[in-house]
Amino acid sequence: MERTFLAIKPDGVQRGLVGEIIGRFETKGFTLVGLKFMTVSRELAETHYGVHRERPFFPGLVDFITSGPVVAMVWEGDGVIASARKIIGATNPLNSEPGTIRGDFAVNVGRNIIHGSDAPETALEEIALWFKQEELVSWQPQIMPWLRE
Ligand code: IDP
Ligand code: MG
Repeated sequence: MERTFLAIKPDGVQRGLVGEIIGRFETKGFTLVGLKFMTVSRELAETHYGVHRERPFFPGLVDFITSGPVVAMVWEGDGVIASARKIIGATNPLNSEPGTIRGDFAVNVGRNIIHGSDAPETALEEIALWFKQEELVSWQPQIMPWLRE
């Protein structure tokens, strides 16, 4: 079953949006399989955002992600990687559609509330980077017959 890595960034936590954000993926019908509340080390932040290392916003991004607690999560479901990106919305919240998380709650690209893996390869890499295998819980929600035929 497909899995993706999502993280509520320090701004989402500070603004009291944890329950609202988790609720959106929960009520959509995806399955939570990993969850932890944590402070991010510089090493983890730099590895996670390594693809952006040469970009001018990289130092500020690492400072921001390490500035307060984050909620790291793994969610499971058919098509969850692409669907979660849609639920999250465009990178710049001013371009994110209303109804998306960034579209509803953010106004600035440097404070866009939530991260989501962008492809199957990055999802695998990010899940392995943020979670140990034993921290992930495989389970079958009893409502599954009401979610998929
Ligand atoms: P994504 O989070 O939608 O996948 P990416 O392009 O992968 O967007 O960028 C990673 C993160 O870097 C963004 O979510 C945002 O927090 C930050 N970021 C991207 N572009 C800028 C920028 O131009 N200024 C400040 N921060 C940026
Ligand atoms: Mg990205």
